[in-house]
Amino acid sequence: MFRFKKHILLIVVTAMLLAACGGKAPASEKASCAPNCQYTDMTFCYPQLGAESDWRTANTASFKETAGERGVRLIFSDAQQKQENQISALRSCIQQEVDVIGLPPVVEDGWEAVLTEAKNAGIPVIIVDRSVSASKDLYASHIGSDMKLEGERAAAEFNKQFPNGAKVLELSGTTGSGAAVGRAEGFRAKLNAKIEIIDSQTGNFTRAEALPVMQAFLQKYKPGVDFQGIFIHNDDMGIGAIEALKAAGVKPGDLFIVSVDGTRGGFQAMVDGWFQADVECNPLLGPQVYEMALKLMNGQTIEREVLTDETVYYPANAAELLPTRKY
Ligand code: GZL
Repeated sequence: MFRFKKHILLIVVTAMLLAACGGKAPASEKASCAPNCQYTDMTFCYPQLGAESDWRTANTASFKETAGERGVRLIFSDAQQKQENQISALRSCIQQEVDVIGLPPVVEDGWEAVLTEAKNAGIPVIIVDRSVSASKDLYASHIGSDMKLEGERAAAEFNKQFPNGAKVLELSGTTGSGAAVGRAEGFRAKLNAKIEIIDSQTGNFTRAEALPVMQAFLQKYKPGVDFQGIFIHNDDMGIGAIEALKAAGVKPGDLFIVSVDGTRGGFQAMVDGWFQADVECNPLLGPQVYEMALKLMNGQTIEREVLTDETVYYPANAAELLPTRKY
């Protein structure tokens, strides 16, 4: 946006000078498209954090498919859940002078320097999905789920199930990520005081890492005796945990399990009786983010904070809804 105004001023002054000498102002793709930029004028940078879960796969597909449909030139990369890889991908996009950056931050902290570089280069940044702790003046907007509310919704399910108290385990997401921080905070804020979280470990949002964590839990705690429920921060870790539970002889319904995301895998786990609720977290953000990016290119203002509207899914209609799920 800042670059566009500078270019427009430069073009006007150049045009005035050249007009005085009778020449044509040099064409400038950026300035000439505002305020009528189209998606086909857009180069959009999306340094995706990884491919750790079905949710992430669906989020990536949303950005790639929508870019293809609308003619956006998408610069995509996969950081394999490493912040340093996201930061170097961002710097590469800044050097390529992209029009807009969408950043799905793997963790909340450590973005000030690279966001300042993007701002100084006149490239607006939209924070996508998880949040950042950096100052709001370093990015144009944030769009994503209310992670704290997701945690509160999970707690409400445990409060309904265990009005007289219980002991529960927590399998949390990536340490330091806005999703794990928010879900844990909301869960604790809303949980009935009689329900005790006896242990919490991270499974980094992946099936592979959740399996050994659940196995270790089962070495320490007797299911149904030492704990009656598990709050799991995403469906992929839930599927990993189910593998360990099955191997330990636990049956569907023996434990009260609430997960997050609402992926097909989570719906199947509800159909099979393993999950008693699945808190929705919508990954299909591509269309909205590109709309926001086009407005920025055209010098229009956008909402500083856009929270996706979500719900909670239950086993009662999981089988009926499963075939309709987009992710
Ligand atoms: C939440 C998103 C989380 C999902 C996980 O918005 O960042 O990351 O809940 C994904 O499935 O890995």
